[in-house]
Amino acid sequence: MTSVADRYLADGFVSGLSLLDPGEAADHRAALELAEGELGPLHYIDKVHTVVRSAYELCRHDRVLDVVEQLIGPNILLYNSTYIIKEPAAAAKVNWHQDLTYWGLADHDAQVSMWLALSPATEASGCMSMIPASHLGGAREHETGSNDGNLLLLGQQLTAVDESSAVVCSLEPGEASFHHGWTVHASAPNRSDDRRIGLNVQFLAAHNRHLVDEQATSLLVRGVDNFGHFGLDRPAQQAVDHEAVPNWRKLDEQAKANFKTQ
Ligand SMILES: O=C(O)CCC(=O)C(=O)O
Repeated sequence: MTSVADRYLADGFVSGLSLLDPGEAADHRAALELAEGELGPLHYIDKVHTVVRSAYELCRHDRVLDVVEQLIGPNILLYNSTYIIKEPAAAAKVNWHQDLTYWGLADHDAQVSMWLALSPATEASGCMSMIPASHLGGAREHETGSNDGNLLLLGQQLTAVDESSAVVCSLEPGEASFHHGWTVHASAPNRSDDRRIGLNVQFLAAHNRHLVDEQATSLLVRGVDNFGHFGLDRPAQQAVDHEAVPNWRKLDEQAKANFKTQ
């Protein structure tokens, strides 16, 4: 049988990997919803593992890191985590795009994104679709400024995408997909009657670095960091770490400002 790493290398993604049992996934959803009650909306706010302990625990979960290690090697930095939440019947969607265009990272292969479902991510609820092998061609030209419900920060999108080979990546709660930053992907609006909740996490190999931002931060979650290219993030110390909130707000602003200047 083909290994996860071989599938990832060939297709630019792997999907449907079962990482949490349903009870564990439900507990993590409850922890997120408790945190939303205390902090307000958490959708698309960067570095959430610095304030929500459950997010940090998922980011350093052994079953998660066992997959990440197969994809980018043994020395793993946690770079970012965000919840991506589509409310039922909302118009929000994600247009076809590649992630790496705006990230400013030096080594494009020394990173991977995980999308871990905390509620059903189905075609009806607006799960992601991926174009196999689209990472192999590297960067494509994006347009910015789409205002048709596209959730992406700059309204960025690819327009000429051949969708005929797209793979719908449905996930049960506790299942995850992993994708390369050049893999072309998108997701439709949530037409189900439940929230569609994913924890989206970016991992880097320790040698990677940010090309512009010398203040960029990360957190070693496995192996060793012999490079020290990043400042250090502090993981959430409690279920909801109120003391960490001011710094978290700054980190989110910094990440969004970096994104815009790429
Ligand atoms: O959550 C979604 O629907 C899209 C997420 C996405 O584009 C990503 O994880 O890179």
